[in-house]
Amino acid sequence: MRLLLATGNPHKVDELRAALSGFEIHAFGLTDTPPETGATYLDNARIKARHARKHAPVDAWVVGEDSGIEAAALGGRPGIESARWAEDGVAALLAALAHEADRRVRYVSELVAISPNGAELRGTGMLEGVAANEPRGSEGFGYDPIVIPLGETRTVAELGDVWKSEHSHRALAARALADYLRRAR
Ligand code: ITT
Repeated sequence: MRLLLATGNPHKVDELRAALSGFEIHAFGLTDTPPETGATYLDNARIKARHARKHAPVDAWVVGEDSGIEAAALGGRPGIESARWAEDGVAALLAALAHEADRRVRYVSELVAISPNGAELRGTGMLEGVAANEPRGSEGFGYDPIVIPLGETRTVAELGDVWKSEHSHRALAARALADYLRRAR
C-alpha cells in the first residue's frame, strides 16, 4: 500500500517509514502550504492531508501529521505551536522551565489518512517524559535532545532513531493508523 506523507519535515518521513513495515511511504512535498490554523493537532493534520488530497495522484492514499510537545508546568504549551512559538524552541522551553519543579513533558502525534475516494482514518500517539536540564544527544530532531522518556535516563536524541521507530509518539500513532489501513485495504 502506497502512502504519500504531506510534510516539509524529512524526519517525519524517515520515522514513519521505520515504524511501518509493509507500507510504501513517500514524501509529498507541500507547496503552497495551507496555514496551520486549526485549534487541535487533528485539525492541522487534516488540513495537511486534505491539501495533499487535492494535488496527489488519485490512486494513492495521502497522510498528514501534526505533532507537538506539551509541558505540564506551562499548561500544555507550546502544544500545537511547537514548531512556531520560538526561533529556538529547545532554548525557549529550557528557559521557560528553568525555575519549574514540575519537569513533565509529553509529545503528541496525530495522523490523518485520506483514501483515494475520500474516506478518512486517523491514529494518535503519545510519549511521556521529563525535560532534561540541558540538551544531550544527536539523533532525532526538534526537542529530542531535552526529552527523557519515562523509565529512561537518556534523552530521545541519545536513545536514537531505532528507539524512536519503536516507542515514539509518531511510531505509536503510525501503528494505530496502520491497523485501520490494513482493514480498509
Ligand atoms: P510539517 O508541518 O511540514 O509536517 P513541521 O516540523 O512543521 O512539519 P508540525 O507543524 O507538526 O511539523 O510541528 C511539530 C513540531 O513539534 C516540530 O517542528 C518539533 O518542534 C516538535 N516535534 C514533534 N515531534 C517531534 C519529535 O519526534 N521530536 C522532536 N520534536 C518534535
